[in-house]
Amino acid sequence: MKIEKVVLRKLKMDLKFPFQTSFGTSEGREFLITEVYGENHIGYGECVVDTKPFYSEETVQTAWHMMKDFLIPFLFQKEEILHPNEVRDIFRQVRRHNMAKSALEGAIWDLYAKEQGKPLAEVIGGEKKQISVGVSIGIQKTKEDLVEIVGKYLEQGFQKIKIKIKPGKDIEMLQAVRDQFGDIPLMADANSAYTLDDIHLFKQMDPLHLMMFEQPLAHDDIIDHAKLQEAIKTPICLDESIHSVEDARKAIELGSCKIINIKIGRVGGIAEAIKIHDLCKENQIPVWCGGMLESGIGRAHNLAITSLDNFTIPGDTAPSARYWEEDIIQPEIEMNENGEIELSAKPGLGYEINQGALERYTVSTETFLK
Ligand code: OSB
Ligand code: MG
Repeated sequence: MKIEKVVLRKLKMDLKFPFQTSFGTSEGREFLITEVYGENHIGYGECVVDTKPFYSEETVQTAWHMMKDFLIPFLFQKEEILHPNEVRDIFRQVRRHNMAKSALEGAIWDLYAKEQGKPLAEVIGGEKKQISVGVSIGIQKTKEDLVEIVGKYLEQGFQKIKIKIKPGKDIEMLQAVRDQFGDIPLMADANSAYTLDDIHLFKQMDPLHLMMFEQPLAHDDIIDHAKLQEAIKTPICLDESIHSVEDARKAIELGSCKIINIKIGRVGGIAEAIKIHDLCKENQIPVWCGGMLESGIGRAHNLAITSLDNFTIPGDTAPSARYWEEDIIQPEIEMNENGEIELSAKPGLGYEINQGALERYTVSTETFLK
C-alpha cells in the first residue's frame, strides 16, 4: 500500500439516550474518523476517544495532536506498507496513545482488505459468520426503570445483559433483575468504582451467579484484582487494565482475571487485539469484544475481530439503532431476533459510508498529504 493522503474528521453525534457509568454520563459522542487513501481505495478507521479523559487518558484533542504531529508523519516516512501488521512497529517510538494509533491502524486494515477484495474478518482469519450480541445498560435511577429496560432488550433478542454498577447502585439493582428474569446471561461492569475494602460486597454478590464482574477495581491494577479473584467465585473480567498482550500475559500469570474484554482502541489496534485473543486462547481464557459507543465504522471493525473463535462470550456490539437515529454507514448494522448480527461478505469493513450523514456530523476536518 502506498499511502499518499490521510484525512482526519472530528464528528459530533447525539446518542438516543444518556449513558451513565460510574465515571460520568454521556449525552452524545465527539470522536474522530480517519480516512487513509491508497491508490484505488479509501480505508476508514474510528478513534474511540471522548472529550473527557475519564475512561482513559486520551481525548479528542490529544488524539488529533498525536496523529497530526507524530503518527501520520511516521506513516508518510514509509515508502510502502506491505501488511497492516507493520503499523505497530512504525508507531513504536510513540508511547501509549493507543486509541490514536488504532484509528490509523484500523483504517489501514480496511484499506488492505479492500485491496485484497476480501472481508476484513476473512483477512484476519476469523471463521464465524454470525456474531452473538449483548447489550451494555447504563446506570438507571431506580430498580423499576432497570427491570423495564432489561425486559425491552431481552425481547429484542440480546444474548447477554451487562449492567453498569457503582457503590449504592449494585446488589439491589442486580437482585431485582435476577428476581424478575431468573437465570439470564447477566454481568456487571464497575468501571473501577470499587477498592479491596469492598471485598464484602463482592462476596455478597457472589450468589447472584453473574457471568463476571468487569473491571471492579482500579483502572491500572492487576495486583488487587488477583486478591479479589482469590476471594470470590464469580469470574473477574479486565477491561481498563489491559493495554497490550504483555499486560494480558501478566494478568493471566497473576490470576487477576478469568476473562478479558478486548477493545481495539484500548490496545492500540487490530494486530495487538489478535495477539491478546491468541494468548487468551492458549490459556483457556475466553474473550469478548467491548464497545465504546462507536459509530458504524468502529462497530464494523469490532464485528470483524469478533469472528475469531475465542470470542466465545457475546460482546458489547449492539446494532446501530441502539445508539443512533442515523448511522454513518449503510446499510446500518442490524441484529436479528435471536440476537445475532450477520457479518457482511463485502470487502473491507463491508459497509458503504453514508456520505451525507458523515458530512452532516463532521464539525472539523484536516487533510494531510505525503
Ligand atoms: O467500560 O465497557 C465500558 C462505554 C464507554 C466507555 C466504556 C465502556 C462503555 C460501555 C458501552 O460499556 C459499550 C457499548 O455499548 O458500546
Ligand atoms: Mg468496561
